[in-house]
Amino acid sequence: MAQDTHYDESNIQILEGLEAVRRRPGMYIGSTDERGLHHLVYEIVDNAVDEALAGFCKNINVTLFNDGSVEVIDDGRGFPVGIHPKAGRPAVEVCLTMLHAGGKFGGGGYKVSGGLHGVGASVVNALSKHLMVTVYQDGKIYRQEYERGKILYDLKIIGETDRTGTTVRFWPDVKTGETPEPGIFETGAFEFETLHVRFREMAFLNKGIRITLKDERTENGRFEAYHYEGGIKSFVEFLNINKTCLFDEPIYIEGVKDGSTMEVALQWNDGYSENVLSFANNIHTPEGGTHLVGFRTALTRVINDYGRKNKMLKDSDQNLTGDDVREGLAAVISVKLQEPQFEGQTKSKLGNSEIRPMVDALVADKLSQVFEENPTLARNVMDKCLSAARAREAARKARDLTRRKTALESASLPGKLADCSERDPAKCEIFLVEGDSAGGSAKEGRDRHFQAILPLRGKILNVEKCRLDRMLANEEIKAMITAFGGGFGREFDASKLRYHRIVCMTDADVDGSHIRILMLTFFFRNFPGLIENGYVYIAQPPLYKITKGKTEKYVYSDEQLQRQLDEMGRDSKPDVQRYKGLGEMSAEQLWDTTMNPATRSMYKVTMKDAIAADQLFTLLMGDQVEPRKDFIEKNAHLVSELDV
Ligand code: TTJ
Repeated sequence: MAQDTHYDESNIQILEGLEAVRRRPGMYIGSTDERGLHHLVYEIVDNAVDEALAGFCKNINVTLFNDGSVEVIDDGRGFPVGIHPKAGRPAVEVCLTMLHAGGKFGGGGYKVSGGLHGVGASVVNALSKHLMVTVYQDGKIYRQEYERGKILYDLKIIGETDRTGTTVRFWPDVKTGETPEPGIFETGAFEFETLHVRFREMAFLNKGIRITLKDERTENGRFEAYHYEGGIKSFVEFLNINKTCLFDEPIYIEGVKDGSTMEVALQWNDGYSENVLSFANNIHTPEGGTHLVGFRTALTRVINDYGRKNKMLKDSDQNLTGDDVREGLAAVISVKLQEPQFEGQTKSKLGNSEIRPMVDALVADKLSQVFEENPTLARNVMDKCLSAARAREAARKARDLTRRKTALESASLPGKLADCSERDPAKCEIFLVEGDSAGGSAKEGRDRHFQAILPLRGKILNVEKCRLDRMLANEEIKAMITAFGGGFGREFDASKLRYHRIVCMTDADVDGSHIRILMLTFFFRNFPGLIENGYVYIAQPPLYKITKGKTEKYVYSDEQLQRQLDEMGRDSKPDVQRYKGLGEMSAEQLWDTTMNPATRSMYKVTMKDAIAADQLFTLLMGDQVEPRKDFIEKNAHLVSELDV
């Protein structure tokens, strides 16, 4: 009797709790768009990862099904099915139906994979039109199912087994437009690529675990397995793939203090960009935080101390800056702490102040030891930092020339720029046009109200192979920086951009595609966020003009040409003109086909995976020839249709 009463009470609580989640899903999973949808998967996988981190499970298998559902299988101990003392119900049911902060079950090990999510499996249950949990334990198979968080039947035994583990399959509640259950999510389309990047990251951050991802939605769907015995050391090797490194193996540092674990892996390459990723409790912290500050200060201090001690710094007051010591550095910092505090605009900055001196002390201690024990390594690192410092000094002088004072000060705009009259950046477009003659047509054909034209002569500089100082000496580069108006590099500020559409307009040939890649490399390396914000576009000029009688048609691909010719009929011989370059088009034609927002098609450059983009640019523009040849042979079509 007493038990029954208790059940009723907690049942009411359950319904109220999960109703609140359905009423305000954003409070629990951030949003109900594609991001929120993917959060559901991370949330479930996090539970299995915790079991893996506790040392009881090695394999986590994720499958995407055609009916919109996702299944997560682990080979852990199996979620406890015994009666939860407080709730008087099976623990697995409590986990899936009661709002909790996570880590409350079983005691002992703490939950580390939570954080930004970590809201609990019950939130996923509340936001799923259906969810099925299966537990394999003590020779039996247990099952329970739910509908939008409501229990469909009590936990029951459905069979026998000789394995252990937990399986959750859920069907997200996607909006259908029907009442009374209008649904939660705007989309139910899981992206393989998004999950792939996240699970790869998870496997790097938790050495030894094996995650697989299988797409059963299409006939020959993808399958991937992620498993790295080297953990974040493998992560850094991966970041430096196809790059020439200053020493063979990444430096790996680990330590534990006051219940927090800290891991750092680092390795310099001979390039000029910095690729330092920080994580707290397996959550990427792109805004950094105390763990990153601890790492950076230790790194700069150790290198300056070493340089001074070994008389590599000229005079006693020469100091290498943080930027100097991080040029060409790839590193991963991963901390796991009991109670992470996430701050910042997107809650992606670690705030725990105690972690900063802990990481600082650990890195300083271990890194100076590595330098002492490996003088060749230390010498190579010092040389790299010192030449970065020399380039920085030269760049400082050049930079002053390109820095724009106010957005309206048109006197400092490049002479070749034909600016637009509109001042609202959201309405403005700038076309970067290959060649002066095409630039002329574009200037004539444009709508000068909102379209600006900047002609670029010939190939622009390959920024992958040169430093800031040489970059800033280049006229085309200088012109782009001043025209864009948001500064560049570390100082780049997207809110000061003068155009929200930056359009690469190059010829539809091999040279054009090369120039386009050079431009994209330049953007990716020097304007952080420009591509992510969706400000970069590629114009799509036509390849052919077909004329038959009085009709004129422009077509943009060879397939389209054949289709159009079939449609028009080939008997009375339509005239086909192939455009070899933008310069062959009249101003009017250029407007009609490529620039007029009403008729043109433009390709927006997107970037789901910054690491892949980095690797792609390294491959395409770096100095290792063999991997580039391999890549281009395998992906010839991709290089011309570059989607970063
Ligand atoms: C808790 O402490 C006692 C032993 O089991 C621990 C546990 O939480 N195990 C666990 C949970 N393993 N797997 C899960 C799990 C896996 C998935 C896919 C989904 C959920 C909600 C939990």
